[in-house]
Amino acid sequence: MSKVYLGLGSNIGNKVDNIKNVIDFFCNDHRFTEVKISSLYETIPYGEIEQDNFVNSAIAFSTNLKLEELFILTKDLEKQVGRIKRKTWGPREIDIDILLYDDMIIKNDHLSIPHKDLLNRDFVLVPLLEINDKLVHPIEKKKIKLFLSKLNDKYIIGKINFNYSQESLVELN
Ligand code: PH2
Ligand code: MG
Ligand code: MG
Repeated sequence: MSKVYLGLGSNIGNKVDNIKNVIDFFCNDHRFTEVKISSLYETIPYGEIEQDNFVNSAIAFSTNLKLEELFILTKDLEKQVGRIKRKTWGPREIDIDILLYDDMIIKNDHLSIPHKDLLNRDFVLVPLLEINDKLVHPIEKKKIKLFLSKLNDKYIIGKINFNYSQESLVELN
């Protein structure tokens, strides 16, 4: 079994529903176990493009899927949740990014694991650490939580009210 952490983001349509659809998918598919979810956060858009605020969160699970299989699945799921091809960095119905896949380090044309911006943004780090604050960055070989205090820019505005109950969900400590 591999341990996987995904970052989720949405800033078009019903953002909370878009995120919820992704959570529902992983909670209800038997290829994924020990599913954990973070809180949902409202965040200011990062980058040059002027766009609506995002909702960001993270999800973790165990799976036997290989990285490539999981990558294809996340791209299909983005489409299923309603993602339409738009500008890079532009608004999106749903963005599903693989942040960590065990301690794997890989960089090719379509994948960079750990995610290349993992350590640079509070809207990725805060939900990720909420699920597991003991995580170690496979390249930096340091606890990921050490990087949060080094960030200068804050994108998180606050938590969103979101009560999600699912039998297959593992409670966070
Ligand atoms: N994703 C982007 C660009 N900018 N800003 C926030 N707040 N959250 C995101 O998920 C995000 C972004 C491209 O992936
Ligand atoms: Mg992204
Ligand atoms: Mg993406």
